[in-house]
This record gives sequence, C-alpha cells and structure tokens, in this order.
Amino acid sequence: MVLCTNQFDDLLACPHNWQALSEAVLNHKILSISRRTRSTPFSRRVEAAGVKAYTVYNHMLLPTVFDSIEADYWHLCEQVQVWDVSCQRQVEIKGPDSTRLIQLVTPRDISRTAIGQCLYAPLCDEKGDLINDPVIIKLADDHWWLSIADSDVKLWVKGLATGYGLEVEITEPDIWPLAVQGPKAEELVARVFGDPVRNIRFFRSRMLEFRGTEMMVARSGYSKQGGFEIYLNDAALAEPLWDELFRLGADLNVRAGGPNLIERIESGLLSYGNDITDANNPFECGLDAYIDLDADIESLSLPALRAIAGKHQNLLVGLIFDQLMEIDSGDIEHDGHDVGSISSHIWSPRHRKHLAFAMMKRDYLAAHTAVKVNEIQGTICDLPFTIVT
Ligand code: THG
Repeated sequence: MVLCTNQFDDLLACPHNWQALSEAVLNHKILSISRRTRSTPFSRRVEAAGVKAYTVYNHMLLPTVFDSIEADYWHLCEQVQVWDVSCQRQVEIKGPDSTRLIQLVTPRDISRTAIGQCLYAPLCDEKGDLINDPVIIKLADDHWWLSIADSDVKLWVKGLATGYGLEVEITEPDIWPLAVQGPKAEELVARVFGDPVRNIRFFRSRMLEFRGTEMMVARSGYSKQGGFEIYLNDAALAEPLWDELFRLGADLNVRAGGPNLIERIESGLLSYGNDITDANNPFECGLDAYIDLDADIESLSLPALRAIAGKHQNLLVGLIFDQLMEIDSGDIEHDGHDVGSISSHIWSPRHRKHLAFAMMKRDYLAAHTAVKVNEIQGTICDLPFTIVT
C-alpha cells in the first residue's frame, strides 16, 4: 500500500503521531513525495476522491487505485470514470523542421496525418530499439505533440535536433490531460463541452470551449471502454473542470479512476517500462502495424528495422491459466532453459482466468502451444486476447 500525500502530511503535522508514522513506515511501503514526483492541478481533487495508490510516471503522480483494482474495473466497464492522466506529458515540437524531426524519430509514416489527428506510434533508435510508444498529435503543419509514455523523450529529441542542426523549439508545455473513460463517457463529455463531442471520430480531436477557454478534446484513452481525453491548458480551470464533470455526471454514477490493470491486460494495451523496454524492438512487441517498412521517408530507425524484420528472436504473447497464479520473478523455463518472462498479469474476474503478457523466445513458440509456470499449465495465444468462455 502507498500512503498518499495528505495522509502523510497529517501524520507529520502532529508530533504525537510519530508513533503512528513509524508504524506506517514499518507496515507499509511509502512513496516519499517531493518536487521530483510532481503533483498535478487535479491532485487535490484526486486526494479528496480517496485515491488509494499511485505510481510514478514521467516523474509525476499517476493515481492507479480508488476502491480496489477489481471494483474499479467493473465500474469502468459499466459506468464512466474521470482519470488524472496529467503524467501523459506532451513533448511539443514547433518550427519549420518539426515535421522532419517527428518523422526521424518514428518508423510510422506521418506524411498523411491530418491536423487534429492522433497516431499511436513507436519511437525507435538507430538500432530499432524502442525509446517510447506515444500518441503523436498534429496541431498544425509546423506544430506537433508527442503524448509520451514513461521515458525521457524530451532529452532524446533535443539531442537529435542538436545533432541534425534542426530549426525547432522543443518544450514540455503546461498541458494536463484528463481522460473520461467508460460506456457513458460520450454522454458526460457532451454535457460539459456540447454536442460537437459526439461527432469526434476515434483518434481525432476538436478544439472545444470550457469557461471561455479552448482546449483539445480527442476521442482516445488508455482503455477499450471508449472515451475522451481533454488536454487541459490552464491550471486554474482544473478544479472547475473536474467539479463540472462530477456535477453533470452524478446521475451517470461518475467516479474517479485511473488506468486499470485488469482492463488494459484484457484489452491488450501495452505499458512501456513493463511490457516494452529499450531492449525490445517493435516487432517483438507486436507493433508491426505501426511501422511503414516500404515508405519512402527519412526515419532514423527504418534501415535497422528493415534489416531485422522477420528475424527478431522474441515475441510478446498472451498466456491463459485456468486458476489464480502466484508469480514471482516471472521467468519461464523449459528443460532447464530460459524461454521467456512474464511482464504483466492479473486474475480476470470476467473470464475467470489468469491472464499474462509474456515475452517468449520464438524458437520455443514454434514448437510449443503451452508453458508451465509453478507447475501449472498455461495456453499460449496471440494478443489481444480472444477468449471464448
Ligand atoms: N493517451 C495519450 N497519451 C498516452 C497514452 C494514452 N501516452 C502514453 C501511453 N498512453 C501510450 N500508449 C498507448 C497505447 C495504446 C493506445 C494509446 C496509447 C491506443 N491504441 C489503440 C488500440 O490499440 O486499439 C489505437 C491505436 C491506433 O489505431 O492508432 O489507444 O492513452 N494521450
């Protein structure tokens, strides 16, 4: 368990509570929160909503649990939730060479991207290894955002811009994404931003007004339950926006939530740092669909990716076990040899199966359809999971 900031402050503020603090320190894992673990303009509302656990993502707090992972999961699949995903930081690239720089860092062809369009895309280095897997957003012909996963992309693109002598300005602007996810998300976001919300297509966006300020609203988000992301651009509007979503969503049973481990695994959404690292290339992670191998584009990683296409040694697959599993290291062995390792796993209350993502040796996959973990047999399948129950 992680104590949240306000609980921690309460304990620190009362000297007679040092005993309680000591016990808390002994009995819990505590995240010490300082300026390096940045809070967000929504943090006070997140705390008031009873956040139970955070993770740290792009050096910023990301709320992960409010009730329990399972209760949060069912609520997300049936109702609507508001997520403080401010940690999905924007790396802004502006200027005459901005499009060239964006194309350099990704092997996905960005040449036909419309203004306001979002693209999920791998960022790869010169060897083809994964730097990040952001959502790329085109705001204007010379203005882009990389809505990044958890790695220091700003440093990488600044280094490239310097090395290539590009005319660009690279910043991390004051933008705090707020996601509204779940089957009732469209109704709720339309109540706050108006009916134009209903016409936004998947991975497209519109500039819409809240209290006289225009901000980007996109149909996107880190779940497969449907929903929107609001790119808040004025910290002073954070609490008014949060409060309006909860006021107008009361009859929709809106609650605070966050990216949910059960939902993302069932949906096959990958997490950089967990399922993907800079030791992997996009083929190993099943991201082939987001690489344009034949495109005539200037992309730093494409020569290497063309050379390794089809020759990668590992592949991220799904594992399905019929019972709840205890998984320690996640290492998977066969006949005394390492054949893979589990990167994320959960008990799926919907399917009543234990589901895992595992990076497996392709040699092993060619000859086997099952694994044994703790003596328990699991079936290997492609991602995303297609489970017939
Ligand atoms: N939204 C925004 N930024 C983000 C995330 C997000 N940055 C970090 C992290 N999430 C990046 N990872 C993903 C992974 C999957 C998707 C989005 C971001 C996703 N994929 C869709 C799918 O798999 O069906 C669509 C992909 C496509 O067709 O382009 O949504 O969530 N702003």
